[in-house]
Amino acid sequence: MGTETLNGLASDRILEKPAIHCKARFEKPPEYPARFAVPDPMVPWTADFPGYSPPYYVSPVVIANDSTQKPGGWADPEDISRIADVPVESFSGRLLHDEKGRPLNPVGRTGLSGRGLLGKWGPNYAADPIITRINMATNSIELLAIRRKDNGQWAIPGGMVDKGEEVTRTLARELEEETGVKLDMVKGRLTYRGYVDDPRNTDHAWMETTAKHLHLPAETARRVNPEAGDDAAAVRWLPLSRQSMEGLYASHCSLVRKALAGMVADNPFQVSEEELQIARALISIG
Ligand code: RP5
Repeated sequence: MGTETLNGLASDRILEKPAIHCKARFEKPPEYPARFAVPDPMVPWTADFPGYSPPYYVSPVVIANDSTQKPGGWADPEDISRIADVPVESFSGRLLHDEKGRPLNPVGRTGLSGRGLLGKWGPNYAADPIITRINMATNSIELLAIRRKDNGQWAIPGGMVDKGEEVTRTLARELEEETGVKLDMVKGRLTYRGYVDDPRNTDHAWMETTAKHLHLPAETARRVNPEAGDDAAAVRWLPLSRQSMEGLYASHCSLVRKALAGMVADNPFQVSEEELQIARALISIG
């Protein structure tokens, strides 16, 4: 895993683990029970935490989509012993397992046991197409963003990788489904591959993603006409500022920062010095 190279850069070299996942401990979808409080030093599984007893939760939607019961279902069976290939590794490396054989969150405790709203035991793989353009009228960089229906936050138009699907295909498919925009994501620059600090994460199920960045030349950007698809409440070119980036869903703020940092570092999209200056200013704040 994590050996694909793009622009000569092995994805392993840019894989990062957040030291302590915050959204996975302090946020949750409304239907989840309250998370068990996990102080920073108790996050790692190696830390002794004798009183740790997180509530168990699996959404009825996950149960209803058990692929062994429902044709086309996207979830694993609730009984993990019925899965032949329980994941032993992910983009985060080799995984630990608990005494019931359930894979353990690679960053550590989240205060919630079970799968919550996530279908797979262990890593749930997504893909995030990061599309940016420059707005010379306002001297700002803008992100093609969707407003999520589940919590109203602005987000990269990402989504889950279907079984057996090439991730480049997922990037283009999700982009088109959520924004109506068709782009060839093969040309995208690999920004990140690894764990996502998502509010749905639990001790036994979590999000991991592959994010690729495409910065559109002004001419191409002008021709792009975004329209919100069924999964999005709205779509827009979101001007990037410290405030708008910090309000993005899950780890998307850090994904966008990494994308801009990559653009500034070796200018893969051959943008003007003026555009690079704007990107530099943006990544230097906060
Ligand atoms: C995030 O959830 C990923 O970064 C990706 O953007 C998203 C995928 O989940 P859905 O949008 O399909 O709910 O963790």
